[in-house]
Amino acid sequence: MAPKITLYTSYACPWAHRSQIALRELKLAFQTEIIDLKVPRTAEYLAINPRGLVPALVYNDEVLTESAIVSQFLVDAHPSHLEKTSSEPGAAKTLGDAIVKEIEPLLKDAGPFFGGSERLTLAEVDILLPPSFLPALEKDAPNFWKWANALTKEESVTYIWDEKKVTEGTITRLGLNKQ
Ligand SMILES: N[C@@H](CCC(=O)N[C@@H](CS)C(=O)NCC(=O)O)C(=O)O
Repeated sequence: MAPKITLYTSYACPWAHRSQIALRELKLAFQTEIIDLKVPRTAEYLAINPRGLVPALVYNDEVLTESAIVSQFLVDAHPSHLEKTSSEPGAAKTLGDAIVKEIEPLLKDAGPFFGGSERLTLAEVDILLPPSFLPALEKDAPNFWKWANALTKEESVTYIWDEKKVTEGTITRLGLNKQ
């Protein structure tokens, strides 16, 4: 059954624009509620998003706020051209290319972590990729390579990581053991 979706938005807001684009690209039907940002938020809207910001998305009975979370949720819930799943052919190459182009320059002053930090930052908490991933990156993205290797030596990163189990599971999931 199609979800019931309401987007609380302002057409002047670049963050809310993200949600507009995602919903349109995914061809999801949704109701629009324009929030006037020039006046204080109503009690009704504050009950939906106590921070009073747009966008907010009501998806069936769930409320989602923060535009990046809204987009990620929509993309995850409705597989589409917007994001390849990890088992689709080409996904690894696309991700590898994106690392070389987008992430590599951001890590030029990593020390060894983001922004020259000696300890983990939120960037490391949110972005996790094993260094065994795409060996070609050692040459094409040396900053990333160094960073990823430092990251996977941290106890907070490895304490739940069972490499053998995950590798076996991935091989089975991708059917690589049948070839
Ligand atoms: N981090 C938020 C930012 C959202 C945001 O700042 N929205 C602005 C409009 S562009 C807003 O609602 N401002 C209302 C206010 O500050 O009263 C997101 O990505 O959703």
